[in-house]
Amino acid sequence: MTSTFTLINPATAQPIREIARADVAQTDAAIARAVIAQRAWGSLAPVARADALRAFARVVEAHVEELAQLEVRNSGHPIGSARWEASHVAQVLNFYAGAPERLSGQQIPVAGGLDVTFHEPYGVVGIIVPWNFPMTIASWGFAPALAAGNAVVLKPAELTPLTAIRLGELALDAGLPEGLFTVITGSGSVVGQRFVSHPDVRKVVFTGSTSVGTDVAAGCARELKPVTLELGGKSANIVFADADLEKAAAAAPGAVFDNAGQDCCARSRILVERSVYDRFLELLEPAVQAWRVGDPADEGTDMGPLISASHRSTVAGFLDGANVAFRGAAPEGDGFWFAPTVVLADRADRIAREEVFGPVVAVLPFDDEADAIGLANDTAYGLAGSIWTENLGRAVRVSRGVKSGVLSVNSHSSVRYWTPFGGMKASGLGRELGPDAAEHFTETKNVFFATDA
Ligand code: TXE
Repeated sequence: MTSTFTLINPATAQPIREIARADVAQTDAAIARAVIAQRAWGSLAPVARADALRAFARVVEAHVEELAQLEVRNSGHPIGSARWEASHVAQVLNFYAGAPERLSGQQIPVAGGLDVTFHEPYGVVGIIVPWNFPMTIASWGFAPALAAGNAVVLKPAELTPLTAIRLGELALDAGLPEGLFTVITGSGSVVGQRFVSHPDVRKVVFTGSTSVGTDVAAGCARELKPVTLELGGKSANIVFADADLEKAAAAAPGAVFDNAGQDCCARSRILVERSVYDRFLELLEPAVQAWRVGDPADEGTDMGPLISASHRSTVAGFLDGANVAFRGAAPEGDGFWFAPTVVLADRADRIAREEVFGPVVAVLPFDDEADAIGLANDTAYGLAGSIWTENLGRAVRVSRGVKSGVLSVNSHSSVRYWTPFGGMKASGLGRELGPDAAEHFTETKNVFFATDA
């Protein structure tokens, strides 16, 4: 029996639409169709798969505005960000459209014959997507998985399925075969768990909370199924006294308040060398005040609302007893608004250790380079981070010393589809994007051909 769930526009708190909640039988039926579609897709000429993905990219490009508007309504993303995200999906598809013809194996010298390796697709790949970046995170899984010859079943988050549903339709419009890329809406405990337990889903890609990711990995282990995990973060933005402080302070709000802080890469701890701590806070305050929170449909908006009422209460709970230094502004009234907030924290404080996933940043002082590295690493997580310094040797030493998968020096960039992305420690397992992502959706087969007469 199919039930539904109601989507809410986070900027207005008004209902948008009812969405079907798939059950196990419907999930199994989609997986069965994917198995059939994959057989044909996997045996296509590489150039044919490449052409099909380029056609998909072109159709997405032609629908950037529609996809962006859907994301504004469903997720509250500012329109400028939502357009970037929709274009990014097309770029990711175009990039991995180059992969089918580049999935070269090796020829290994063996006496008496010819030894070669092949990159075989897994078959059906299950992708479980969170609500914070519904389109982009989906594409990081489905584009390289399809390029490598797999079929994909994809479950968007319950709160934000609209752009994924539309991408599934656009794939069909672009000519991708029926059943090859199926978007299944439903709950994580039913549809997501079925991806984990179903024997025909041969790899799972999960992005979400560390606790659910750990369960997903345990379930995949029982099935001996590979899994890629992109989980939480508590990334450090390290500002040394020798940095360009004006530039570091001006960039800091974007690094943590982008997408209302609902970003696994959010630099939610700012670590500042003690000798410039006061000066940095003086520079940070006007930058936070200038961060524009408001209607996501407005071109000038930097940050929209939080995703839901319950998430807003969770974020607000982090401010209980916190030493708030200053806050930006946010609209009043309906919608799940939350003003950007800067907190002065001690190392043991909850706000300095747990992922808030909201527009709240903890600022902490440090004493020297060794202390900065130690403090940056004093977390269960290890996803992203930034280092601000004008000293090249220090930039190299600290970037090698911080245990995170994605770091940037004198900038906050984390995601470029042609460079690898992923976390260490409790932030994940495996890497997405970059030149090798399509290969991660294959397993290596070695074949020896005897040539002795
Ligand atoms: O994540 P969940 P939620 C963190 C962030 C956030 C918290 C909770 O702190 O406040 O997690 O978010 C599916 N088997 N991050 O509840 O539950 C679920 O349907 C299989 C950080 O949204 O992990 C959704 O599609 N799948 C993170 C997806 O997993 C299951 C991004 C993520 O849901 C499942 C998101 C199950 N048993 C949240 N249970 C980041 N750092 O980027 C749920 N799902």
